[in-house]
Amino acid sequence: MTFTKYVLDKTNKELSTLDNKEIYKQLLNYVKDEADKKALNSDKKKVYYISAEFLIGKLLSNNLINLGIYEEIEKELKAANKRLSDVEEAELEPSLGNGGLGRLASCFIDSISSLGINGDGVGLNYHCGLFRQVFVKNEQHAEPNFWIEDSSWLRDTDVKYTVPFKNFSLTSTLKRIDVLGYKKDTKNYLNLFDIDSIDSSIIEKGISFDKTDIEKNLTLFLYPDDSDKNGELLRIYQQYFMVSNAAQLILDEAIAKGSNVHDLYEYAYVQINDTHPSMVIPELIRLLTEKHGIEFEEAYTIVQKMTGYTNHTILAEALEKWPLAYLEEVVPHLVTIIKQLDAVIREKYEGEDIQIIDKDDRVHMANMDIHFSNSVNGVAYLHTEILKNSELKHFYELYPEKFNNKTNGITFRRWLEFSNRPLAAYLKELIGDEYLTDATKLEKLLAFVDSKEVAAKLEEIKHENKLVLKEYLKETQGIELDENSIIDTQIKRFHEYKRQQMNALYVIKKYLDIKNGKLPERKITVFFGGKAAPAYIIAQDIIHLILCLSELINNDPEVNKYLNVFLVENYNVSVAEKLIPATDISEQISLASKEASGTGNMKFMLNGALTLGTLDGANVEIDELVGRENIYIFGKESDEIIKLYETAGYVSKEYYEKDGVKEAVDFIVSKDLVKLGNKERLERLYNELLNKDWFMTLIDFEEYYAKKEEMLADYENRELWLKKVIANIAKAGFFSSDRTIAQYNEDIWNKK
Ligand code: GPV
Repeated sequence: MTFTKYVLDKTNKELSTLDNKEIYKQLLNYVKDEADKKALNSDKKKVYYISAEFLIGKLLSNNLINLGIYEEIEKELKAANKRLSDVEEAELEPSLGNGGLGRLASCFIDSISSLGINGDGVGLNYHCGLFRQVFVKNEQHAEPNFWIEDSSWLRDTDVKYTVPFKNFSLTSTLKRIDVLGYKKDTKNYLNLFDIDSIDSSIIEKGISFDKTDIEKNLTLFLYPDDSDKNGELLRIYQQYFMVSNAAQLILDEAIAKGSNVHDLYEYAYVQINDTHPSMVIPELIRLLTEKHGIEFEEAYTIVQKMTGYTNHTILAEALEKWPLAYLEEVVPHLVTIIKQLDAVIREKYEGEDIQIIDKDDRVHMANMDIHFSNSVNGVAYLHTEILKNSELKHFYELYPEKFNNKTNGITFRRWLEFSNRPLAAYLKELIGDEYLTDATKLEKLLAFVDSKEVAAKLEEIKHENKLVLKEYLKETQGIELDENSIIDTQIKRFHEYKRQQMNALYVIKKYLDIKNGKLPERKITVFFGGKAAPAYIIAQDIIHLILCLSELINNDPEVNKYLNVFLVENYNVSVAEKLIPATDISEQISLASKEASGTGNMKFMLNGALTLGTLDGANVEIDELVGRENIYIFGKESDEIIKLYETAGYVSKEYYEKDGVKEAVDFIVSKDLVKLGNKERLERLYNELLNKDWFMTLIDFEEYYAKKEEMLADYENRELWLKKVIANIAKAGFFSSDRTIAQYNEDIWNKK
């Protein structure tokens, strides 16, 4: 049935008489009805991708694309004088993730379904999810972000489990979202556990609330502020709730399919997405021993055969270590198991750094994962090498066979087919649409590297995307974009290691250049986008600096003809979908060794932006694929940085004096800037850079500045630039999450 007819049947109204919100609701139901016709994947073994985050983004258009009806719906709406892009605006974006890790999980479930693999996501249904970011007086404020409406993609089920805590237990409810594969007859689920007693009236100012009232707050927010003890305890409650539900679901489904539990590993594989779901290991062991009468040793052997751990960072502060005493307060029944596991390892191996419980009685979640799973993977080549050779060296020596690399990927359905329709359409014209299911087919584009016609068309598409972005930013943020400027974008969470502050120093230097009469050939628009954790003070200070610079520069008539700086408010998946296709320069400037992979870098490359980056994370692989002539690499390499950390050899003051960065750094506390902002914040940031600078902003600044100048000059050589653009798009196929998932499936989930 056509959608037009469907609407008439259901509402007795003509499509043309409905408003966008009503059309959205009708489309939602229409898609759900289509989804009901799909069978669930049903292979004997099922994958459970457990993750505290699924940054799924809006689902309407993604589902229309995967159902293969996007164009048809677009046409029907047009005939009724409606625009699908307006209807898209009526959907609220779910905010069940922070950044890369959550977005990766979402690309993965799309690919799992698109490859027809039997595999579900398992996580939590946060009612507010990640906070909404608002700027007041050039500072970030956090507001609750409710995304669940009466009609949404969530479907109720009657699955319920009892989850035991020390002093009480909770009954869960399970909500499901269909995960449709691209043009597949089968589907999977994203399983999101919740409780019925959540009460958002406990939210006070901003996003603060009583952290001790677990029955009311358990799934209220994603990653509540854990800078105090109650925050940490709440996170333990959340994590245990997530994995206890997951473990019960896994056992139920396996038993329903005929498992006798001794063979559970033939029915299920659990991928642990960083350490947030690590307690699934002792929880499965607990259920196997206590509920199913299996001996302890057999239980952990079963679990070991059916779990894999993915590491997403080498930053020590992000590797979870829970105090035993905290676990004791929340889940004493799990502590018993963890202590037994610790004893098994202590008996076998000496060496303090590989033990599960350390001398200070803290539980190293990653260590438990590594001992009691059969796979440990990093998320990019360089990252995995660093895990093997330094971070997890002792584990690698113990279990070389467990270690493997799975370079991250992105789904091309969302990050090209949907978000860059003009480019996708043109590619189909040139090389066909095979690249949507076999991304390596993009290499066919290489035949056009020297084509003037293709270059001109790509330039036109970029311009078209800039106009779309201009309209969007004007409507949603009141930003005036000059579509003829070069767009230079850094969008990601705010963190010192990602070095937004280095980009800000570049902006300062450019501003001073312009003030001194050194004018750029063409106007540059610098975009930043990202949120800072509410407890991360320096990251908030960096946001403050950028907002002050933005105010100063955009209002200076001498400068704003040549330079604009914007920090978009409340950066999220939907904003990324607009910014990426319009961008020329992709900023991937983390301190080498610190960015595990990055996935934004892949999205930009696919959309025809050139990378300005360090040899970090997946940038290393982009560099190798496109060749050094098609990428702009600068900065110290990871070996050198790792050595500097080992020898405490970095002294920021030396760079401040030596490289002429002084001028830019000093400007942070200049009168011009301080009068627009908060003196305390700017001074704190200035002192941090001068006296500590743990993530070595100043070490690469000079090279960064020079490389960006080279890039801007190259941009003026349009022929040369567009050749590079074509080479980048052509080589992006490797970064399809279909490739990544095929590798997980072959090497980990179904390893022979
Ligand atoms: I650990 N990552 C994240 O977004 N959140 C986390 O809590 C942790 C890691 C990111 C890494 O920083 C990125 O380099 C990586 O691309 C991404 O995870 C997906 O692997």
